[in-house]
Amino acid sequence: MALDRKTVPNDLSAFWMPFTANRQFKKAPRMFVSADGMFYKAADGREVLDGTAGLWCCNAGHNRPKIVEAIRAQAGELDYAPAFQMGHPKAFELATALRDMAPEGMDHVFFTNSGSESVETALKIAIAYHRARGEGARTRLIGRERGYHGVNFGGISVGGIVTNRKVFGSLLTGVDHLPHTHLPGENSFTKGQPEHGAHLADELERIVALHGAETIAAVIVEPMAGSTGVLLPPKGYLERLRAICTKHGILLIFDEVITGFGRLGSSFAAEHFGVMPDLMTTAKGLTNGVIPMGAVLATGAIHDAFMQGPEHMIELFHGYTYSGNPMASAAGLATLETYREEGLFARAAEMAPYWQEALHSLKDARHVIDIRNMGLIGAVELEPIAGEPTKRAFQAFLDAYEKGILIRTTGDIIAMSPPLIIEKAHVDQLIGTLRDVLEALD
Ligand code: PXG
Repeated sequence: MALDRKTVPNDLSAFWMPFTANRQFKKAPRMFVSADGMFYKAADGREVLDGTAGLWCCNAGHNRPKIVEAIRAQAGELDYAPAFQMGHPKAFELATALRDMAPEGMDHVFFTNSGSESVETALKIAIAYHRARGEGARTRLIGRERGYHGVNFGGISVGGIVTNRKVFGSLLTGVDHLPHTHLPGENSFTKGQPEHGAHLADELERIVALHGAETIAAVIVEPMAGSTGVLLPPKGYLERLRAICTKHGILLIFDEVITGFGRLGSSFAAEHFGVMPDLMTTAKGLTNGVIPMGAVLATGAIHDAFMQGPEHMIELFHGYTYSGNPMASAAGLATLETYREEGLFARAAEMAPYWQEALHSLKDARHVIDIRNMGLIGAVELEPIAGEPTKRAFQAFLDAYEKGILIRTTGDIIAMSPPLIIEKAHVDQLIGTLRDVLEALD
């Protein structure tokens, strides 16, 4: 189909695209020009079903009236207010709304502009918290293999996605990693949380014995690892991690950038799994992806440890020009209202069994070696082409786009995370089309 000249620029060279095969893209650009509800519209006029909620962020779907209106109104009322030593009402309202939605005890909110910044913020708060309490030797950070915590230096240091780390030098010192929780064979084709692997949390005891608990500030994990290709926590795993952290005075950080805001059918994974962290990082669904914003949630105990010394002194030397900016705060408030009014988290939970069965119906499709799911998240793992890892899944992504569905791939894993407004007919379209794509693949 001919591209629409009005909507496709004739020079694509200047924009160095993020996490993209730039040369491949610019030879055959895939361009979205509008979006509504569950669908994108491509520059060639085709409708593309959004199987990924943008990049796991448009949980309420696209072009939602309340959010659009809130941004329009805010732009005309208060465009920007300084974030340091000044305030504006909506940032406080949003912090309160977030606290009310979060698990009990997550009493304070620090605003950022992305998941990556939320992670850096949480790691810094963790180290500074121990220091404020007189335990300044607690500076080590423990992440996990295959973990994704954004792309800044702290995040890639605790993260465990090898391609995101290996060309960027020596990273942070004083970091160690838990083993990942993927046990193919033992847990293949599990629906929901796998049975095997709780013992992998005990590796934290080994790390504590190696370094000494008194040197460890925090453990950071995704309660459900998204970017690496959807790895669910084995039953009992998060509980054990929590218990070991508590025993040794180590803070537990849940990176909820993907799992927050209804993705699992609950407000947050912490609530879903009934395991409370000390700090939570969020972004993405906080504003439905419409305006960049992130937030770190902290317990009262952590926040209060900073509230000492002379009152005219800044308690935490950290923050961003755009922390809690008015446009993002307005978008956030309208987003949380949309989730609440439409009961979207409960809706995700209701739709989850249908989603699960549809997804697992692909078990006998070509190349499929594993399927994993929870809430409205699903992953289909493909057998890699020998000697050419990632190529098969990337081809599936390109073919899927041509056939009118948007999916994501990481390595040879296809990941899907549709908006929570998805209907059964959309699930059928998404999974039916994906089957056609897989059957036609080399
Ligand atoms: N933590 C987690 C758990 C994430 O998933 C980030 C931090 C970083 O967020 P920002 O806003 O800085 O990108 C993420 C982001 C994908 C994909 O398809 C995942 C993310 C971003 C883009 C694509 O797997 N996760």
